Amino acid sequence: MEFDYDPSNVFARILSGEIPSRTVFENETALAFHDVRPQAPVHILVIPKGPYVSIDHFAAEATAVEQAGFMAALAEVCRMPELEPGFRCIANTRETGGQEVPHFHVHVLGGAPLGPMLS
Ligand code: D5M
Repeated sequence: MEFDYDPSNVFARILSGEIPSRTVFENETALAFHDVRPQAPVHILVIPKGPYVSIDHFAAEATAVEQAGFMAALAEVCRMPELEPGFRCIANTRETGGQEVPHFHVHVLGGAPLGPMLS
């Protein structure tokens, strides 16, 4: 599959510093920040710093260092005390999968009972 990254997307502009974000955690290859339209009391987005459109693009083409850095950032977010009772990670993928921003991101949601996923 060919993956075509649009460098003008909103998360690329956050990474370049053009748009502010409320950072939760950052390392060499990944950034975590609060979602501007929270769908739970805690709603964090974890993104790689590299130009990957989607989870399958990232899995296919990111280096081992980028993948490890991303997982380290995700793990850091998952250790937030507010998420300790339970949380949900989601990676919407392509338009049909509900993805609006074409830069790979994982939503981490929690801070309240979430109920069944497809309700
Ligand atoms: O989710 C994309 C998510 O990105 C959606 O929950 C809103 C969020 N969003 C959009 N713009 C911003 C900025 N500027 N800061 C923080 N969060 C943002 P998707 O899975 O693509 O549907």
